[in-house]
Amino acid sequence: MRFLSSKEFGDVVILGVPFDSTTCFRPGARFGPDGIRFFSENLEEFSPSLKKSLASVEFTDAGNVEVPADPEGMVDAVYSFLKEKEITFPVVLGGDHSVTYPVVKYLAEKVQKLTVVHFDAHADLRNEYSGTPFSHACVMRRVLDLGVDIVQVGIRSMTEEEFSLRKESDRITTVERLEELPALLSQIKSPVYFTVDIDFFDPAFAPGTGTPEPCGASPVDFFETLYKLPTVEVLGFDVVEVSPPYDPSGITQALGAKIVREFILKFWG
Ligand SMILES: [Mn+2]
Repeated sequence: MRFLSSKEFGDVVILGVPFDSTTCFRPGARFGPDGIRFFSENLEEFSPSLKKSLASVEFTDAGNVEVPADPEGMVDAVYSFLKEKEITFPVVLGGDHSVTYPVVKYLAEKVQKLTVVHFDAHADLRNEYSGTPFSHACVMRRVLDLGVDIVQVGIRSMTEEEFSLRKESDRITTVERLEELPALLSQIKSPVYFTVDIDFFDPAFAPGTGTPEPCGASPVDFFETLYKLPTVEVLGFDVVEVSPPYDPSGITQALGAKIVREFILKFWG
């Protein structure tokens, strides 16, 4: 499989955001989009689990958005790109997790209510980090500011303040066990955006990331859950924090590519 390229954009549009200025530990996620694309060549178009093929889905790879090094500039660039091209269903390859914010901002303006389902090791709910409110450590806080509801899955690292916010906010739902997600999602009435920080997975399966955190899920658990999800209205998704410099064997990039294929087929195939 290779993500297609074409000049005219259809509804489903893949775009890369090669930005990692806000990675707080070790950079490299700026190489994520092209790394995931490279490993997508090794994937078949057909998913035996979903019994669907990418050949039956119209989608376009729009390439990478040109982004400056500063977070505010990146937010503007990604938001403007989506708006100018009138992208319907964005599939975003990060980049560090800060790239999710402009995508959700764009989508949230198009609907009355939006829910973001957030797979991650970290809560990403800080108000500010390293001098910017747009750090990857703040992205879900900014999403919350947009009036968007959040479902957090797999979070196992946070500050005490983030712990309290998660407990107190009635707009954050926490899912401790993956198998609880399908039932929970079937109760959500609004459209959904999925954001997958690759460090959600155990570092044994996804070592190529900037901030690895032990005790995550396996890809098998993740995909089994994905296949069981109800067919909610999905407006887009992203895969972020894949860092090729820490992924010499390529397994993290291969996992990123497979997530992209299975999400596209699951919801638009
Ligand atoms: Mn994150």
